[in-house]
Amino acid sequence: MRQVLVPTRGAYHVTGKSVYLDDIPVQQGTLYALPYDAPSAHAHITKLDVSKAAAYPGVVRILTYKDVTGENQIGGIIPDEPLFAEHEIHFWGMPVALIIATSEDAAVQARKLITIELEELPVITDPREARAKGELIIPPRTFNLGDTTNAWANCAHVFEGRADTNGQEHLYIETQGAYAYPTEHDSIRIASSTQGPTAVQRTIARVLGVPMHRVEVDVTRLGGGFGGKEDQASAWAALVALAAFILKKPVKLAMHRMDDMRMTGKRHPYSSDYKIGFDKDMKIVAYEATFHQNAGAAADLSPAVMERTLFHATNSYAIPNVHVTAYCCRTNLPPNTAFRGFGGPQGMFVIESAIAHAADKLGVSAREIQRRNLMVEGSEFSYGQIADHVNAKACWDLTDQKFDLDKLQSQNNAFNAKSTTHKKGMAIMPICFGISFTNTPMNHARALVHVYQDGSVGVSTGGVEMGQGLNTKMVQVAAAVFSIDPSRVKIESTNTSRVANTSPSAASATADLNGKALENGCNAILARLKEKASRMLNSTPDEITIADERVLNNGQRTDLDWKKLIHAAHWDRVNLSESGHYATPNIHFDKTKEKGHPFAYHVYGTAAVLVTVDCIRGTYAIDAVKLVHDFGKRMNDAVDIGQIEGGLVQGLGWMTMEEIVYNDKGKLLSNALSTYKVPDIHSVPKEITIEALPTDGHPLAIRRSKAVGEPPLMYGIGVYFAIQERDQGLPAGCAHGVRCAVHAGEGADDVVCMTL
Ligand code: MTE
Ligand code: LUZ
Ligand code: MOS
Repeated sequence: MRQVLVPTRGAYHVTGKSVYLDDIPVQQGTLYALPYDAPSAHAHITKLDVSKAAAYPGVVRILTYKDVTGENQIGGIIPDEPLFAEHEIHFWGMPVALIIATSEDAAVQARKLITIELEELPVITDPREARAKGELIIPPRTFNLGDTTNAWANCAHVFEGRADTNGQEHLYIETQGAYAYPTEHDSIRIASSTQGPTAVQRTIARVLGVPMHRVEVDVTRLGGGFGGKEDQASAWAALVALAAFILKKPVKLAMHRMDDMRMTGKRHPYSSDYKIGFDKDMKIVAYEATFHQNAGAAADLSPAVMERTLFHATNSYAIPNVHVTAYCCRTNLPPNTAFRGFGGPQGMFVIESAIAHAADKLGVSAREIQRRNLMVEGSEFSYGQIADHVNAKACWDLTDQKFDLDKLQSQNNAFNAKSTTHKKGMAIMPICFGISFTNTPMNHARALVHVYQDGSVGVSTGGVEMGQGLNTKMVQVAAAVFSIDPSRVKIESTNTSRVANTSPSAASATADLNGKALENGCNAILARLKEKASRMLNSTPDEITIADERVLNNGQRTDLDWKKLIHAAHWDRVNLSESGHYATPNIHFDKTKEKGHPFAYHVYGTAAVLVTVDCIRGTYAIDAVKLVHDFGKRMNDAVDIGQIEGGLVQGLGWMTMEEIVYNDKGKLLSNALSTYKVPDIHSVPKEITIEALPTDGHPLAIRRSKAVGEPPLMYGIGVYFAIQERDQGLPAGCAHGVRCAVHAGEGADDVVCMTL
């Protein structure tokens, strides 16, 4: 496809023209809501006293579970999450009451006056402890390929170990929030900062006890979601909707950062065991892993996240014998949730740890082990899908060709031989990420297209713009199908009354699903336009094309252009509106067998990560990340490169500097930006070089331009392994730079530690 130069919305953001939730002009009489959460992670509530707070000037009402008009329940996959705590608190941050006041300040002051008496219960924060106590949210699941039990006997080398990863705060720039106002017929209209407008609509309908048609959800854009607003925007929306419904007044909540950090779930921490076996040529013969997912106090999306961990447990490697099991462990942390990669990164970290472990012990290069085991066309995943359009090796080889990995390694070796204080390390991170919701029924979307009588086009889809450039791509799709200037196309807000029953904008599949629905809608209108043009030109529809706003008949230019054609079609009573639908073909998965073909396609890539460690100060710098990425036939370079850079930096932040800390009482200690550090301009790679793998893309990708939202996050995993690369002479399996106190005397060799 021709690269249409569409201005991205960046200019709107930097000039402050973009309208986020908190920028929506408030209606007269708007009230402000603030949740009250109890200071405990697990307790019986013996007494709640809100009387002093209710008497505070400006406080209009304080709501608790007793005021819920429908169901006090927001659990999506499993109904295990009350909106308001009733008699028990399950995590520190669980809403107990909602203060509604005439100003935010009054609500903040009143919140300090609420008193609660608690009978503390035992707190679990560790997923292994939860498993030992039988606290599982769903039964464990296992993916199996071949026969690992018998395979160990054929292995020349077998290694076992443990690999843990911590959680990650989403830190979207825009915190969670919603603004609801009552409309006619006892209905609610709500602006919500959500990736899942339909999830919000469904949750509000349930909590209010009204049919979904009485709830209209509208989303203009998000200041970031990163998965944190796929499921977890619903609670805040339900709270303000309930208040607006009961009080018949507009009610708004834009969360304070520290409230948001304390009350919302994060990326799931995992604690995992692995066993990996190689033949004498370092081909992986067998791989087993047991994943303990720290789900937090309720299911939220954890069962789906856990499933994706299993799907990506073998990353880009072809392994004939695989046995991987995952446990969804209930703890007293806030329910953990979707986060870019959705369990995939947690699974990939473990196999990369296993490979690094083997390389360390045998004194061979991890890079060579990785290379020898890359998937090829026809490789079978543990879940039964046969890999097609496999670009694992193509990406690896092009990385090698473009950046000369041997040379980079020997430069490092030469440096390290001379330097005693600073050591350089390199790691290669191949990625393979499946595109589609793993839950097959979610893979469909709709779009509503209006061609207005002046030739301008209005598009609504079910997709939410959260900074990933969706709207820019949707403009390109509509402009390409009609062959009109992109400036004629406007993308409307995402609204449940215009486009209903949407899947959340997630799984990197938003542009594919909504873009293909949009294509279908535009094509239907285009067919009617061609029919009309053929009548005007005494031709047949097949002979008509539109190119650059000109109507061509049999390839010949005519007097008819886009604007004239639309005008004529409208006055000839041709329908210029269409609702397009798209459902991903050929995907299926049988959970009883744990086999199927769940993904439309996979995205591949290879990154070479180069770091320098200062062994005296214990600091490090990321010198370069050089990567080859499988974009397919890229439809917008700027958007896609932005996704690679952002994903990479988010991934390396998770792997290196970001650290979520809860104390043993389940209280979040890293509860502000002073204690939770994300990458800044000083900690990003000094160089990021991105090469596109030249391919024809994939037919199930929108205009053959592959999904790009989540996969690059996993390049960041390479930074961890580059820092601890064996050549630096660091102790095996520990990244601390010196043998660390944490690992001294506890079999440090088998622990891959994330603490830096
Ligand atoms: N990029 C920005 N700027 N902001 C975001 O919130 N979310 C990521 C990714 N890139 C996100 C982002 C996540 S978690 C997903 S699933 C995809 O974008 C969603 O958009 P897509 O399906 O259009 O790729
Ligand atoms: N959400 C979801 C996701 O519900 N299912 C998925 O498979 C998924 N994958 C990635 C991110 N979000
Ligand atoms: Mo992304 S984790 O699918 O919102």
